[in-house]
This record gives sequence, structure tokens and C-alpha cells, in this order.
Amino acid sequence: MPKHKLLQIGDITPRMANRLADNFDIIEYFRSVDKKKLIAEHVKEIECILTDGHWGVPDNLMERLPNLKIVSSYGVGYDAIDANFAVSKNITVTHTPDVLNDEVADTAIMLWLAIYRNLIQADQWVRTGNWEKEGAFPLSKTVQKQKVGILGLGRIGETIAKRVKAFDAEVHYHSRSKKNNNYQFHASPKELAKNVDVLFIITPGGNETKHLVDASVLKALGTSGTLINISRGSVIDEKALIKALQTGTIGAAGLDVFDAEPVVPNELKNMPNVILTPHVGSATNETRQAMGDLTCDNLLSFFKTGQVLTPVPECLKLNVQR
Ligand code: 8YV
Repeated sequence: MPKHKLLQIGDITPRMANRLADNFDIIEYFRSVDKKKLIAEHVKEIECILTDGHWGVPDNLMERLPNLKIVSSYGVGYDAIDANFAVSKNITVTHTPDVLNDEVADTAIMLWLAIYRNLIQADQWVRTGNWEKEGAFPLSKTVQKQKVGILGLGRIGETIAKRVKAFDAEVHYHSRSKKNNNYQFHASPKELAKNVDVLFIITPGGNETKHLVDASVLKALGTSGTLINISRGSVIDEKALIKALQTGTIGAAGLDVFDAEPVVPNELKNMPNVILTPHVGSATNETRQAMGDLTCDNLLSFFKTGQVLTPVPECLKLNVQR
């Protein structure tokens, strides 16, 4: 059987390359110096794309590949892929939901605890010898019995809610619709922010949620409020966030995602009340392996059975599954 030509956008792990080796001929897109030539050479043969949440599918590639049947993305967020366009061309799009819920929720909790308990400063206190020179580290703030807000109560949001219950939190949320649970629903991000001590952002990225957290939401969160973003940089108006942190409109922020990753504004890097991580929400060996396996399984299953395991909702709605 001839192998299927697969356009690989972004990096894949050796395990993924191994799993695909028997069935796919991998054409590396981003490593190629002359991308135009590469595409021209293979334009009619490319049947599938393997990408990730960061790179998505750039440069109208879907439009230019007449034989493209499936885009399999290594990540749950697919805002960098135009899924509606894909569906209109009968191209299936898959992603990796669920297998990363626990990891991303853990990252959110890690940032929260690190901010409230001043983890970075405490570490510095020991390393710089301040413990010996100055004595005990200043007292910090407890995470117990806080009012916790979750913006986007999807699969990962629910997982965060479960975790914060262990800290006796009062859980508040805003989502597109009210859910059947014991958490307190708020009709807008602003109302949610007004009623909580810490606000976790875990709504999908994309045009619908662009700058959902703007200056007015930050003002509502208030001077002692903490913001944790583990979704997409685009959900927050980053300029407004920098201003809110500089002026004390909000208290602190834990940020795993940014507008122009991997470039992070210097203003954020220079603030002591901010903790920054380089988009590592799902980045453990175990979870990335599960995500990689699911990314490959979707491709393998598609070409074997015509079905995929985890299509994006747009594909389900329009029933393009073969
Ligand atoms: C990945 C993510 O970092 O799943 C997502 O949506 O943002 C992350 O888990 C991303 O897919 C890049 O590999």
C-alpha cells in the first residue's frame, strides 16, 4: 500500500514519528527553507496535515491543497485552524480533548498557589541568603475558603472547580450557558469578576472570545484580585492587563499564555506581582504522550475506517465524518 503524504507543521515527538512511519510519508513544512516550492511539489499528493494548537494551519494552506482530507491537531484548542472553512471543504479536523484536563487544571492551581504563597520570592529568600541575614520570610495569603471564579466551565474548567473544592472554595462561573450544578452562575465576565477573589480563565480562544477580559472586567476583579490565564493570550486585552497590574487595579496575575508567544512584553517580565510560564499547561511527558497518541490515532483511524475518535464540534455538527 502506498503511504499517505502527510504535511507536518510544527514539531512532533519521536514516538509520534514512529507510530506514523508505516502509513505516512512525512513532509516537514516549517523546517523547509522554500515552503512555496515544497507545497508546489506536493500540492496534489498531500492528504493530511498534522499540526498543533500554536501553529494551526497557516497561509491558506487548506485552500491550496485539493486532496486534503484531514487535519489532526496536537492540542485541544484549535483557534488557529479555520474549522468552518475546513468543514465547507469536507475536511475533517480533529483535536485532543480530555486527555489534558487534569494537567492544565494542575497548572492553573500551581500558578494560584505560587502567587498567593509567594513561591518565587520565597525561593529567592533562601538562595540570596536573606533567610540568614533578615530572618523569617514575610507572611503570605491563604488559598483556603476563597471565592473562585472560572471563566469558561468546559471540561478543563470543571476539573479546576473540582480541585478548588478541596480548598473549601466557593465556586462561581460564567459560561455561554448556565449549567446544572451547585456553582454560582454569573451572566457576564464582569459580574463574575466582581464577585470573586481569583479568576481562572479557561475559555477557548478565537474571535468569539477575543478580549473578553478587558479593562472593565479587570476593574471589577479589583485591587486584591488575582487573575490566572491558562487558555489563550487573545482572551485578555494584554495592554489593559499590563496597565491594571502597573496601577494596582488588580493585585496579581499568573500567566501561561500570551498575545504574541513566545514574545512576552518586558513590562510583564519586570513585575514582581506576576508569575510567567511558557505555555506549559499540558507540558508533562505523560500528558504530551497521551496527546500525541490521540493525534496519531485520529489519523490512523481515519485512513483505516473513515472515522475519527475526536473530531472538533464543527465537524460533528455538519456531519462530515465519513
Ligand atoms: C499545546 C494547548 O501547547 O492543547 C492546547 O490547546 O494550548 C497546548 O496543550 C499546544 O497544542 C501546542 O502544542
